[in-house]
Amino acid sequence: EKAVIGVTGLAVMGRNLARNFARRGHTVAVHNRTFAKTKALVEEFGDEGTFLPAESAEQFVASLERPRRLVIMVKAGAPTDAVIDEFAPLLEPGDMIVDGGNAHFADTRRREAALRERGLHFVGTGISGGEEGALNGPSIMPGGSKESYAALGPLLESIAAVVDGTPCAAHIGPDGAGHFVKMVHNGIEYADMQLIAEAYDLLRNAAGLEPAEIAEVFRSWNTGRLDSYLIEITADLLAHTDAKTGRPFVDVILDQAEQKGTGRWTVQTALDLGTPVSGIAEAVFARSVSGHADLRAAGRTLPGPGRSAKADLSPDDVEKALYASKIIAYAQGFNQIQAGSQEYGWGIDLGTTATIWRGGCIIRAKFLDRIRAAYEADPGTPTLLTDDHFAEAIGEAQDAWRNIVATSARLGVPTPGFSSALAYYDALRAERLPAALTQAQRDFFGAHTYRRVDRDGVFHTRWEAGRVEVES
Ligand code: NBP
Repeated sequence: EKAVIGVTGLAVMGRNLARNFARRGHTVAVHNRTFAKTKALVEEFGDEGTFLPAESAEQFVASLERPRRLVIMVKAGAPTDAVIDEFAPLLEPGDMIVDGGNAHFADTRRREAALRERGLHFVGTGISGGEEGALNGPSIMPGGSKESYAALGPLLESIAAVVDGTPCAAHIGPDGAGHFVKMVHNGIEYADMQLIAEAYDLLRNAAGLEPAEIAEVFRSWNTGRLDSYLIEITADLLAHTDAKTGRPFVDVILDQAEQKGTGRWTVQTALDLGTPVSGIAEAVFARSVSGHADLRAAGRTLPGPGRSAKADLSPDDVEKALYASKIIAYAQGFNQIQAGSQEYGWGIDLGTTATIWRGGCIIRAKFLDRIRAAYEADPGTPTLLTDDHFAEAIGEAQDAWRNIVATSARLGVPTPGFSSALAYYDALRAERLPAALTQAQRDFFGAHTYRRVDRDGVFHTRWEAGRVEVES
């Protein structure tokens, strides 16, 4: 008997993914650099389906039916290259290597091009949902060729989460498209988490609620338009009490958020593409600020309102600010996908992207169905903000949103996510931006030229020579 698919790299993700394939009735070959993990998997979970354990790379490859489908689930970076170098020589034209790790899309593009030369399909695939998702149904974002998706798609769709009868897996586009979309997914996840944290901070430190009370607020939000995995776990976390001290769990955790790098990649890539993703950037920077113990120790004595200052903030208003800011963050993230798709010629369908994020992944939410509908109604829209539903929601939320941002500034509660989202919104609304002055300064000190509102052409004023305007 041969396996329809194989998984190499059996740490938490690979192991659960292999079990997911097996549980869906697929015979799955399993392999790990250290054989003990392969053995342990089969011993513990062998009764869940048909596993073909392989001790060597050669044995692993030999146990796969052709064309071979080989999924790599190892640490991103050099380990992934090492595993590709190990397996590629053992494969034959038409075989597929699927990288399910969190690779940078540029690495995926490089690997795909190199393997294509050898007649192999390389399918860089975003997988979201953590270990639980890998086991019970993740959101799967495969890149690579159309041919490879024809051979892989049904298998991936069979193990993915399902929402309204639709699997949360779809072909994203060629080469690095899948990993690019996964990267932006993670960037949006950063933004979403930051906005939730700000809502909590306001309810705690401006409205003066206790964590258990805030848990109830989040629980009620989770029955409405904010219904999502992240809101749900936030309510759980805030309701949790530390067993050792009896204090709210959130109060015994060191307030320094770490990051593994996909948020940073999203922002670095957005800077290269020239796409404003201020919500994601602020979230990455907020984690960075939190981790700078030295800066924060130095800053603690700076003057400002004390934490005893309180405001009459209603949870409803915070919900509105959160919802409006969330729309902005997602609109920016989808614009980044649009920009990446244009830059690399991927032809990514934004509605499909929203569709496969509705389940399985960390940002899964009802909300994504709205985004799917918005792109279905107008696939070419320059921004989600002008979609009827979103425009109306923000219109209705904005008095509360402005009030929340003003209150947070007055009380000294930092809300970089809420505030930058509002600034972005107002920048898009503006008839005229002060960028005119910025461009004038650039012309003054660097002769960088400018265009005029009343005439075509490119101009420069000779600031040192009689301020004469010339056409350049
Ligand atoms: P890790 O990222 O911790 O990687 C451990 C695996 O890589 C082990 O199987 C290990 O083999 C193997 N490995 C390493 Br390290 N170097 C190797 C090499 N040179 N040659 C062969 N194998 C090597 O595992 P994970 O947390 O399961 O994540 C797997 C991938 O999935 C990563 O890219 C991760 O970013 C991504 N991902 C993780 C999550 C999550 O929630 N954890 C979610 C989504 C995506 P060994 O047993 O012999 O040491």
